[in-house]
Amino acid sequence: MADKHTDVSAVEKIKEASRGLRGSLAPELAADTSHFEDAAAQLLKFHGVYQQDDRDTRRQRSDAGLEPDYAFMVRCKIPGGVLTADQYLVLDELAGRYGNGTLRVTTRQDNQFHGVVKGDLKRTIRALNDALVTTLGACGDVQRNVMSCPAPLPGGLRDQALAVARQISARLLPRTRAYHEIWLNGNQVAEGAPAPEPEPIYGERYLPRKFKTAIASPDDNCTDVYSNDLGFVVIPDGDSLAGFNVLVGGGLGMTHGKKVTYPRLADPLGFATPEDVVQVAEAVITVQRDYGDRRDRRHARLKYLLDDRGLDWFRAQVEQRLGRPLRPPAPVRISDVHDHLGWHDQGGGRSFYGLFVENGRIQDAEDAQLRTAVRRIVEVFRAGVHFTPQQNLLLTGIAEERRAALDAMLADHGVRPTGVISTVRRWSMACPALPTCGLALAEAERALPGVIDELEGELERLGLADVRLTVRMTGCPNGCARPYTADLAFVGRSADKYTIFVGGSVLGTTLATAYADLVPRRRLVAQVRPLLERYRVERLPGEGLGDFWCRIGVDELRNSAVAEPAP
Ligand code: SRM
Ligand code: SF4
Repeated sequence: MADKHTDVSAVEKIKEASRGLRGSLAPELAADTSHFEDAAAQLLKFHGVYQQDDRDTRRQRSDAGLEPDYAFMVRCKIPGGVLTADQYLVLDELAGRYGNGTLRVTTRQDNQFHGVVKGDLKRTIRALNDALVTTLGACGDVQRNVMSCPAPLPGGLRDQALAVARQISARLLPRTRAYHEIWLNGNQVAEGAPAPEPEPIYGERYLPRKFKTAIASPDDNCTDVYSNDLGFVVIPDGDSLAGFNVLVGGGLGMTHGKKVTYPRLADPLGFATPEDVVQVAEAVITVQRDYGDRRDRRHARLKYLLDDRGLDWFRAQVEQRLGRPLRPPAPVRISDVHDHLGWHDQGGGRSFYGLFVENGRIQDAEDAQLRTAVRRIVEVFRAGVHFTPQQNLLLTGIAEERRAALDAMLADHGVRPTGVISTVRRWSMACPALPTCGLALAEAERALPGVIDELEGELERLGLADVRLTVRMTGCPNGCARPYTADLAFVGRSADKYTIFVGGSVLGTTLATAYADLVPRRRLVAQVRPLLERYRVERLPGEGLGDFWCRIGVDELRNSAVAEPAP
């Protein structure tokens, strides 16, 4: 392993002193307080828990001399997003009992509970664990949830890819028993005693930064594979898996105004057989462990290591660890992407239904009782629930002849069927942002539905309502709803102002470019209108919106576009 730096970041010191992610978590959890101190809050992330406070009331509480209204986000780590009916019912129950009454499907196929108070954390995590769902490593400087296509399509390739996702996830799970001790009532290791178990892959400082892995297929990049640190693209041989093209160095986070931070798409590294794939993942992750930047967390993702040292250097490191050269990648290109919504054949007389969940929030509202509908369907049909990387869910294993009964149950609860959702809404995503996210600069989940209402009208007027396009909004430039691979994105800049990005693609193979800055929310659609009009007139046959904008270029788009004046 590389020499320890003396000037490592504060988080590195916290990890190193934590004795296998224990730190002072256990005593602080037992203390009669509403929150954890900073160092413990950092370690908490590795256990899948984020300390947050209600941003809506932060200022008033501070003015009134009150402490922030602390609550916790608990993220379940669900490889490939696949849950059994029983597991989903436990999640639903916990959302009502300890969370804020909602489940939140994430862009990495997980579920998040928001609003869990400190005193309920242990009960929440224990109940999840009893249902064989973990939160360990859902956040923190480790391998995050491994993504894989959630659609149980016939043919078996998806199942094989899911099995690989699960193997990688299991192999890269932290070995520490701290999780067991703190949340599941294992025996406590005495304070000050060294960690009793080694971390063979991570070592005592874990990784320099979060690490993300996804599996995709050439004909379906639903996992947005190029935005991951490590990606695997399925290379089929008929209905079986010949292996994977290995991609490295994707990542989207950036900071406004800091050019040294940037989104980056992954590069092809080589080819791995299904037997090799876990070993390749381990080799890649240990190169990042040993050489990733531990001084500056803004420069610590694998993408910066790749740009600093070069792909050839990186490949040589991986090959050295494998003890053999990597075969070159197979010549395939990403050709399509699916959201898997609506009815699909699953084989064996079974079907699955892809249900649209606006911005991933499964909740009951006055007009539609979505959470109740999903729970009832899972209870009655014993449906499996698979979370998609587009923040939607698939209800799986439905007997062919019961399709109509499921449709009727959705209708009874006011849930609109996929067919009536506009194309633009169906392909849109927003991150949670305010009021839970501590890093949000502007609204996202609460603002995007209104912006989409406006866009729907505009696209309809221009005759573009059927064009498949991805529109994404985030409350800050960290990129949690993957704005930089979308056709059109609104990235939070300051309260109610956004940077508009254009020119990514539905396929997730192109990066968007900043087009306009500091645009007030109410002006977003007006600002984009001239670009839509130009697309309508000048696009080539079959050309996507982002592809068109990318071809024209933002400078030319800016020159020609005169947005309507502000009212
Ligand atoms: Fe994210 C941090 C939510 C996917 C890039 N992300 C956060 C935190 C935990 C805020 C914090 O650090 O205090 C957010 C919690 C908000 C809340 O209230 O729930 C948060 N990220 C999310 C989720 C829930 C967004 C969503 O709409 O679903 C996604 C959870 C995924 C999961 O289940 O694991 C989520 N985050 C992503 C993605 C997309 C992806 O992975 O496919 C990205 C861009 C890809 C990447 O990592 O490069 C992403 N999140 C970040 C970053 C920037 C990382 C960077 O390299 O700069 C941060 C901030 C950080 O790490 O310092 C962040
Ligand atoms: Fe928070 Fe920013 Fe991620 Fe949105 S993009 S959840 S505001 S960190």
